[in-house]
Amino acid sequence: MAKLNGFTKKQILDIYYKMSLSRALDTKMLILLKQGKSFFHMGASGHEAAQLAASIIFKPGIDWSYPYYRDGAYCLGLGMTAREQLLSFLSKADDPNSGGRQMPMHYGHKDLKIISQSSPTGSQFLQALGTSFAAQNDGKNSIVYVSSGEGTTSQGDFHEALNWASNAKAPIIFHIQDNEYAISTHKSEQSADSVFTRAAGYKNLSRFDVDGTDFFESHLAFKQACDRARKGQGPSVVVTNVVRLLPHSSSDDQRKYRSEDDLNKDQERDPLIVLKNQCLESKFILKKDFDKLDNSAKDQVESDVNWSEKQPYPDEETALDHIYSSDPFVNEASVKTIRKNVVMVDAINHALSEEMLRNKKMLIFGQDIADPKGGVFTATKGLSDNFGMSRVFNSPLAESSIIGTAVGLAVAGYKPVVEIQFGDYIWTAMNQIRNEVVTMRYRSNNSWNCPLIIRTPVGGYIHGGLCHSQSIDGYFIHMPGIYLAYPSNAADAKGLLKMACRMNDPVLFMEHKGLYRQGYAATEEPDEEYLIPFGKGRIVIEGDYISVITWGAMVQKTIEAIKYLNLDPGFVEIIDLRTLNPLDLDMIKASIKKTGKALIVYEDNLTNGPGAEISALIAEKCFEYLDGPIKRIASEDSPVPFNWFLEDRVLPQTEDIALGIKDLLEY
Ligand SMILES: Cc1ncc(C[n+]2csc(CCOP(=O)(O)OP(=O)(O)O)c2C)c(N)n1
Ligand SMILES: [Mg+2]
Repeated sequence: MAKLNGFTKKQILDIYYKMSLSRALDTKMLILLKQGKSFFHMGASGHEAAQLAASIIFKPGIDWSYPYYRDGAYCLGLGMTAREQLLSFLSKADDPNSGGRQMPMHYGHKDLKIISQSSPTGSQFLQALGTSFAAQNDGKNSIVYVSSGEGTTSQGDFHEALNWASNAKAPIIFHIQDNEYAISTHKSEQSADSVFTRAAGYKNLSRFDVDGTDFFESHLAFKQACDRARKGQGPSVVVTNVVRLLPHSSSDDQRKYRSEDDLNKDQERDPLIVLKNQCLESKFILKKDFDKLDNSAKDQVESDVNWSEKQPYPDEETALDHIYSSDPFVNEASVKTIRKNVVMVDAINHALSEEMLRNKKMLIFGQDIADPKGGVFTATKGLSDNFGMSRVFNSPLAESSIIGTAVGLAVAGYKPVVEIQFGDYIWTAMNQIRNEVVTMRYRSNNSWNCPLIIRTPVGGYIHGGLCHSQSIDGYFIHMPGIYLAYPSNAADAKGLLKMACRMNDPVLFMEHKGLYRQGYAATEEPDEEYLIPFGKGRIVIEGDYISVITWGAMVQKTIEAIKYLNLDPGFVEIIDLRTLNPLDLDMIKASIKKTGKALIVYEDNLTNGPGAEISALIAEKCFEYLDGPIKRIASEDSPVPFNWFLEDRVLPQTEDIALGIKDLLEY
């Protein structure tokens, strides 16, 4: 059978049809937008050849994809329908991308293994890398596609991903679609050299630089890149040089920053025309065949729009669905003791070990966590020796890499339990957490979830200075979509961590480093069945006249404050919340109903710390029970200094808590 560059006439017509369909969708969507039927559009026009060339290499439903917002034609090529794209554009309930929760062009499709995409440019790279680790582990020879524009390669995550991918020989293809502009910024302002050149120097990484308006040339590069990846030879970067025929988005007007000449030159490189000309010149396909396809693409879009417009919008009542899984919380198990005494860090280690045995999909990684060191606090000691370096391994020194890859593993069915070496360094991963981890389930309308655990040592009193003493709970209590645990002793740490390992939602597990080896935080060790449900506080001491609501290292400090005041037993009730999300509001209410007074003691700094929210809740829900002002004892609004006298002054001390209790008791 006659072929052009290895393609039959039927194959080329099929590809051209999808290019034309993508173009027709762009055109029609912009009309619908003007009619007020949607509010945002980002087009693939000019990128179609490169995207189709990539899409036909990847196996739908087997390989994984992280397409960016301009990848409409890629998604069509992979098997997403025009109707599905229109449902997203019109924000309809049955949109498989996000059920109308995200702006249009944020692709996601469970059956096609397109992972739900969020909006930050570049956060997809590390997630795709994590999924490529899952693909390696699964051993099914699947590979991963991830794409972005050239501007996005300025993001650190891109370089972190290249670094780890090349070291791990990961089966991943980075498709960089270079249309020379990132909104209005030309690539000459973006970086000193091309993406292709900047990606040089990584072992195992192949690079391709092709004319992305030429379907055949682009296809050849993707074929080679994918062959390598499937053979386990490593990742590739494919740079396709394309044209942006539309403004950046429907909110942009590129005539304001590009000359007419520049825009006209782009039109001359229109990939649909390029493909047509290649076929016409060789007389492989006739013009009328292409015209027929253009017309039927337009007809299809018209009829799909008619159908899509009739589909329902999401029910308002569903607006709060899928922030978390709907799994019920388990009841607290009774304690069977297996050891007389265990310190908190060892209890954590044992919880991890037991859960690794139980769940073969659980993986542990982070900085320096593998043996022989086993973590800077030895929380993971012995685990890589026991479970092997494929399940317990050191990550590069890059927090965004840790969380990003954990996302990619979690969506692919793994249970990553990762360590951020100090809570103070979680900030470099904050975009991954805030915009990716906590929204995955919600933004995909429950199609994808991301049940990873982030363990991290937090807190002060160890002369750790500004960047080894921070409390981070105040930031995270504000964030929907992630559960928060903060144990005060060994048994709770074990029960809560084991519970977290079995939950279907992301968990931030805060471990006070000052408690790791403290005698007072050591307990009897509960057995492997011990699980503590989230959202259940613990009454540490019962009392009738004041409720102290606290957690973490402040539990012991409050016990000491009671001793310091020489108070009789039965005066002060201490509630250890154990988890900050969910909060055990029932326990707080019941206690305040009895005592009439509430003191919240926390280590994070005062302003907008967790105590602010808890105070507000008490004011709202317990106002009638109160017999005094709601009081907070917390750190000063200051960094935590290294000098131990200064440190004492900034962090809450026994005397401060004692004074707070006394003041409120006497009120
Ligand atoms: C982290 C982040 N910063 C800024 C933006 C706003 N933004 C969206 S797309 C874009 C330009 C991206 O350009 P490029 O990577 O070249 O892709 P193109 O749109 O040209 O295909 C910017 C600045 C964003 N979405 N995320
Ligand atoms: Mg660009």
